[in-house]
Formats: sequence, structure tokens, C-alpha cells
Amino acid sequence: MSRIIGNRLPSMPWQDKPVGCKDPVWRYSNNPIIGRNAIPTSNSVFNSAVIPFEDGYAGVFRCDSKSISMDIFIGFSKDAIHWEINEKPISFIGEDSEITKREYRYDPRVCYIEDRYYITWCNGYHGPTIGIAYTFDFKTFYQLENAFLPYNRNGVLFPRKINGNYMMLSRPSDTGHTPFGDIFCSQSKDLEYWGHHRHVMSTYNGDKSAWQSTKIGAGPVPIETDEGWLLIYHGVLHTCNGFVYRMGCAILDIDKPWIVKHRSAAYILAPHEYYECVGDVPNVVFPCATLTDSDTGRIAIYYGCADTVTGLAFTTVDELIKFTKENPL
Ligand code: BMA
Repeated sequence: MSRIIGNRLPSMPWQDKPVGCKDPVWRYSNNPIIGRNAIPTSNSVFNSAVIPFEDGYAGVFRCDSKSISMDIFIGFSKDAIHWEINEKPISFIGEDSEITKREYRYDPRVCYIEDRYYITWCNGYHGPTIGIAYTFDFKTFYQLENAFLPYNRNGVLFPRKINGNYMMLSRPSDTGHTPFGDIFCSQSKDLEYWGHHRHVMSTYNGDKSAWQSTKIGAGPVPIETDEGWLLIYHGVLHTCNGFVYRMGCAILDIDKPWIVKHRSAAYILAPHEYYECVGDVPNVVFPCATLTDSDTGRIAIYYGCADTVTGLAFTTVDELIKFTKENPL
């Protein structure tokens, strides 16, 4: 039995594994949980992050508008399934208007560290880079300096300092629909100056794991377990019909999270359902958050489906660790 090191969350959404299911991850039976028209102005709501907050949940949602501008919006929920999303995007307070000026914002992650909630996202600043902000109450948001020079995407914080440093995974990238990309880990004392950049893992060239042969990127905030950090990530294959996004799993060393202890050769979830295969960008599952319960080892994965709607899937720490070890890359 593996163990999640973290808080109890008995109220989190959950469905048991369907009888006869042989896969490590199974979908919520009422997917998608958020439709494309969740707010009056939205064309699509996907690649979004949720977190326990007060006696319920808060979330940061990527809503692309009907003019197809990308921005991030706050929402609240009692059960983490039915969401009320604000109709206005987040507005950030910051020391330098050069940085708070919005170009575009997308693919948020949310991470609680010590006393506050941090949001990271892909932030337009002469190309995509990693924006960081914090909030105590999901009402007022303080934006910090961008973590890196452009071009970068998929900035994901670890939920605690490691050896005295904040740590962030990211994926150096380019100005477009990047045809390459490996995951790196960077460290900071103050969430402003980042360094000690370490390579974590690369794409895999070969048919042992072709689904992750074009680019990979960290997904939800890593989950602390007694086996190491459990990282769910996306991997991309370039096909004759475009990119296909699937989900995989790796276990990172607890003190040196740039060291990969285990990584699965097979994917854990792929676009198979209609709402994952058909939408504004077909064949995309894109995980951005999990909820976890340390008592039961349950994990709920929130993921974008076909760049259009938001889905929910379930697994457990045992399922993922067993699968990753039994299907090694
Ligand atoms: C990536 C990002 C994601 C998106 C994915 C598939 O480059 O833009 O937001 O889900 O492409 O289109």
C-alpha cells in the first residue's frame, strides 16, 4: 500500500472503479462536468485547476471568450463538481504595470504553500512565459514577476519548499504550437529569482512509448507520497492529423525532484470519449489539477477535453504507483 502525505479530504468527489475496468484511471460517469457555455461570454472552459477552500472548493478556470481571447476566471463550488464561475476574469494587483498588463492568460494551476494560494499560468509577455500570483481569499490577487524569460509553458509549483527552496517544473518552449519540449525543475528562495535549473525528463523517441514522443509538460501540482512525488503529465504525439495529447505518470525523488525514479511507458488516460475526441482541438486530454484524500489514497483528476470542456477522472495512489512500476519506461 502506498500513502499520500497530505490532508484528509473526505468530501472530495469520488466514484468506485467500474467492475471489469482494467485501466488505472476511470472517468466520472457524468462527464463533462463543465460545458463550453458555463459563463455567457465563454466559447470553451477547459485546462482548469481546483483546490479545497474554506468549507468547499475554489477553482481557476481557463475560459476562452467568443472572440477567442484566453483568460482565467475564479469559480467556487460546494462539491467540486457543480461550479459557479465569475463572469469577469481575474484582475491582478502588482508593483509594475509592465507585468500586470494582460496579453493573454491560459492553462492555470493552483497550489497552496504555507499560508496562501499561488496561481501559475501561461502568461503572454512578448511570447508565452510563466505568470505567478498569490491570493489569500480568491478575491484579491497579487501578481509577482514572471518566473522565466519567454518562451515557457506549463509552470507547476511543488506544494512545499524542498531543502528550503520553492520548486517549479516548467517546459521551455517557442512562440507557436511548439513541436518539442522537455520538463525542467527550477528553484527559488523568494518566488522571484529562479535558478539551479535541472533537467527532469525528455520526450521518448521510439515505439516503446510513442505517445510522448513530441513534447511533454507537467500537469497537476505533484502529489507527495511515501514513494516520492507523483507527477501526472501530458505527452504529445505528432500524427498526420495533428497533435494528440495523452496523460502519463512518473514518480520523482522526494528531495531531488529532478531525479525520475519511475515513469510509465503506457499512457494512463487518452482521448477516447466523444467529448475528448471532438471539439475545438480534437484528441486532447490535458490534466491541470487533482484533489486527494490522504486517508483513502483517492485522487480526482481535473482535465481539459478537446480544448472545449472540463472533465473529471478518478484513480488512487496505489493504482498509479503500481501501474507506473509495472509498465516501466
Ligand atoms: C497546448 C496549449 C494547451 C492546449 C493544447 C492543445 O499548446 O495551448 O492549452 O490544450 O496545446 O491544443
